[in-house]
Amino acid sequence: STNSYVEIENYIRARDKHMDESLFGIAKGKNVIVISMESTQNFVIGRKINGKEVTPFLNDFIKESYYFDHFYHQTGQGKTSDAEFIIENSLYPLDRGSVFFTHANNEYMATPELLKDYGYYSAVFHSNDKTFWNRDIMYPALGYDRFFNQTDFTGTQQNSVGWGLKDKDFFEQSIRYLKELPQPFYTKFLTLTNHFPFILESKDRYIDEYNSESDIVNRYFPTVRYTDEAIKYFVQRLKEEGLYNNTMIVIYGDHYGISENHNTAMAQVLGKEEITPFDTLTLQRVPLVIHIPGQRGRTISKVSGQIDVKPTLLHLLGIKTKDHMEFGTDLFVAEQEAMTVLRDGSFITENYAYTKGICYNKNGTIVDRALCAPYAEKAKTELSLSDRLIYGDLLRFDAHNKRKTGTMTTSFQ
Ligand code: GP9
Ligand code: MN
Repeated sequence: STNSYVEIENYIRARDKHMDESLFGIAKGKNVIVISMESTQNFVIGRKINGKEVTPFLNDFIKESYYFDHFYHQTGQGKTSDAEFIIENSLYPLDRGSVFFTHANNEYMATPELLKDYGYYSAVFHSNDKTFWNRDIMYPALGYDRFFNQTDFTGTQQNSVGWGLKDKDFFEQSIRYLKELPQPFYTKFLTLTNHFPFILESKDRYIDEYNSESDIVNRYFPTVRYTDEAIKYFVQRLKEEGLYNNTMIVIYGDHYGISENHNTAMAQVLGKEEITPFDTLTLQRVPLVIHIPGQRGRTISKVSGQIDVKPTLLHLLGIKTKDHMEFGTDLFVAEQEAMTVLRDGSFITENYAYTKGICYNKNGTIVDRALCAPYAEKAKTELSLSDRLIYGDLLRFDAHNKRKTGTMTTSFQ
């Protein structure tokens, strides 16, 4: 009801919402390319396996980008689709199921929708069937103008693996569409090759498999390495097409790739005796890289999550977010009490971490649960307010949505 909406609005408005004035608008009017890296966890960044870098391209690219090394995925059962949802709405995904399936008819005020007012054209590129995760229905609700899906690409046995094109072929075939789009554009590219169970022909392997008791972990590194190479190729093509200098590139890992079933192998990879719940929590970090042409590189270690991407991007594009109904905060603003809540109720603050009922200090030492209690309360509140917004379709009461006129596309052909 409207009452619920007002209550949640008051909660959100009561929080201090800051932005870094010096960065506000530094990417104003630029194209945006967001790349979702399938199943890519942050521990691969800078890591060598058998003496070889797993992500040589990203390791270099990070040096000229903003790189967030304490950035967590916050996905639930909706996996890739949850990550997409969080990144573009700054809301939490649902406690169960995929919000892409269960609430595709809601009103939202997602990034592509908001950017329409600033003359942006928006498109998603993904070489899987358009109905997967209900994307053909959800994308119009997020404001997308176009979804380049499986039917827009040419898939053969040679150029495909798993659900779609290999990432390199995917980027290669996408470029011709991308360069024809109206500018400025906001686009999202969903990679796929590094998907469980990480199958890759030997001719596509730039590094050897790892050697542990888990074939999944062993195969993970060559497929991550392959996606790294595919993104390198894409960036090269953007340069050749003259798009690079006018485009902000945002790269994020969607969710974990290696589950807790592979803890023994992961302990070997990380050189640890065992993987504790604290380690598992830390393994939920995924990379976030923001590249704006001409900027100096900087690594930012603030505790953060996917929910923070939307306000951050909008601020970089010179768009204020003060009135937005969202739970994230600008990644560039140093906060005393930064806190990131994962969908299962685990959370990380600058000083503490809480998971599976255990309270840790930031070094991973178990401490008195009372130290985590105040944050646990806040974590619960955040998740439940976000759930209420979605279950009640309350964003229909948002001023921006009430203003909206005209007809909306309800599904893509
Ligand atoms: C499928 C791709 C991968 O289209 O998004 O799905 P996932 O299993 O990671 O959610
Ligand atoms: Mn995924």
